[in-house]
Amino acid sequence: MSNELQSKLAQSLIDGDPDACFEYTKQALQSGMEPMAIIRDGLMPGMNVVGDKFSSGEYFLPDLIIAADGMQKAMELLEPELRARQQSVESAGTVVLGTVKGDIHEIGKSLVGTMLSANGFKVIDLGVDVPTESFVAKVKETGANILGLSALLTTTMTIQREIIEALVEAGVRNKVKVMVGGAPVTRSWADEIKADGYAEDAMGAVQVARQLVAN
Ligand code: B1M
Repeated sequence: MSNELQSKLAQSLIDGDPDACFEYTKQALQSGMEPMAIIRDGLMPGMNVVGDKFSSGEYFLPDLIIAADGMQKAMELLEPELRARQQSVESAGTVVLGTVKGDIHEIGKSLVGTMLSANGFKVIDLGVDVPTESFVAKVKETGANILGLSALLTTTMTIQREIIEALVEAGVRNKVKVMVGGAPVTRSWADEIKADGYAEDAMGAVQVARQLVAN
């Protein structure tokens, strides 16, 4: 992607200008840029600056909300393009996906869902702030191959452990593979809570999901 457009995309999120973000995303697509590169090299760096400014006290909650609005507007353009580029014929498996209880961060979870469905997985997206018992019930009901748990807060990543324990209690832990992710989540956390897989980003989630279904 051109450096200029890349910076403009990031800056539109930092400036809290969702319309400009939508417009630059459109321009980037029209100029032939790959949707995943637009996310990785333009939008994510902008979101990270917004997050850092929030941490340092320079930005406040409304700044996060407006940046998320910009990113979601961009995703409206990017999601159909992502799906169109990776069409699989055979079903790769079923994934129940959601952001855990107490956590309303949606964008990363939805991007993971888009990439999984673009790669042939049937994705049942339960949304955000999903109660533990809803995850367990959906796994039982659908017989899903994978349960994908997103958490963006250090205070909610512990719910991933709670959900794995609830699967054990419900007697279905050995019937479903659990994949965890989200900004504060690490491989060592995934190991500690006995998750089956961990992915750092949406493309990684596709690779891990493929491995989990194969094993
Ligand atoms: Co909030 N927030 N937020 N926020 N927010 C963070 C996460 C934070 C790091 C910002 C900061 O302080 N630097 C911080 C968390 C600190 C911590 O716990 N370590 C934070 C905080 C503190 C909060 C509140 C508590 C603020 C407050 O109220 N005082 C509050 C909590 C609300 C709640 O959930 N209960 C809050 C609220 C919000 C908004 C609602 C305003 C908004 C979200 C809107 C929405 O989603 N509709 C928001 C936003 C936008 C952010 C930041 C700026 C951006 C998140 C994002 O969308 N990134 C974020 C800072 C940051 O991440 N740099 C921040 C883009 C997205 C594509 O990336 O979500 O990381 P990400 O997803 C990636 C990977 O993580 C991974 O793949 C994705 C794609 O590559 N991944 C998975 C995600 N899930 C996965 C699952 C997998 C595998 C991979 O397998 C299943």
